[in-house]
Amino acid sequence: MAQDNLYASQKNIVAPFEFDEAVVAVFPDMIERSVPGYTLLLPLIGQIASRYAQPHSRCYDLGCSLGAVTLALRQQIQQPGCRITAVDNSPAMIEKCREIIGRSGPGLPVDLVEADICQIPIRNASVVVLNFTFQFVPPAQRDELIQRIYDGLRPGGTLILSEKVIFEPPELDALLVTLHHDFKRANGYSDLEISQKRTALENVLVSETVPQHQARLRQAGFTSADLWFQAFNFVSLLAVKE
Ligand code: GEK
Repeated sequence: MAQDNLYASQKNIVAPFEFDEAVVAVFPDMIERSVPGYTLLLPLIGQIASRYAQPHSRCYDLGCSLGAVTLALRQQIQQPGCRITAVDNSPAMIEKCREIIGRSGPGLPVDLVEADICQIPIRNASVVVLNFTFQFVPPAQRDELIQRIYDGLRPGGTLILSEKVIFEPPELDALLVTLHHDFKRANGYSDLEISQKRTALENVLVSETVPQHQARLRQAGFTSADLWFQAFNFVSLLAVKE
């Protein structure tokens, strides 16, 4: 696995973060060393999806990157006639993801789509996964996207929403941010890398609180929206449409 050292040398100007070819080349290493719980989340998302997937429905992996969630869904969902729609708006991600899925052996059929998740139709869905993608959607477009996901889900369907979040009060947030930075340091990132990456993500990754996410999900119509996973300031919510 190629190692992420994109922010290792001092930069005069840190440009806003983009999912370009340089990021794609080191992405698996970057996400594993940066997101606490990421490798544990993948099979657990597959397990939850296998409970909610319905025969002859679609499962969506929105912001699929290199297809890690898609692969977990393909391996674990057993329902007849299910298809996966995996979407990302980064051409470099989609190209590499196609290669990875092509080599991944038997499993559910996958439709790989290069598009903005705010623009694609969501229909006949039983499972929708947003695994650390929603945080990159501009805040003004968030309510509408969640509403479209709710409308596109079948009754009994689920949305799994994993996000980096803000906690209240500020002292708790500061502690969890510090623990996240300790996690990155323990995984070999230097203070310079941590601080330059943080600058690159400013205004690109916009976090909200868990209550803000839950209020939006309930407003859209979800009857439940519960926290099922937390590792420091990274969480996953399970929202169900009755
Ligand atoms: C995983 N889910 O490995 N439309 C489509 N794709 C988008 C959009 C958008 N509007 N905004 C961002 N992306 C993956 C990890 S990474 C998380 C998801 C991270 C895509 C973007 O191109 C990138 O591939 C992905 O969302 C976010 O489980 O890097 O922290």
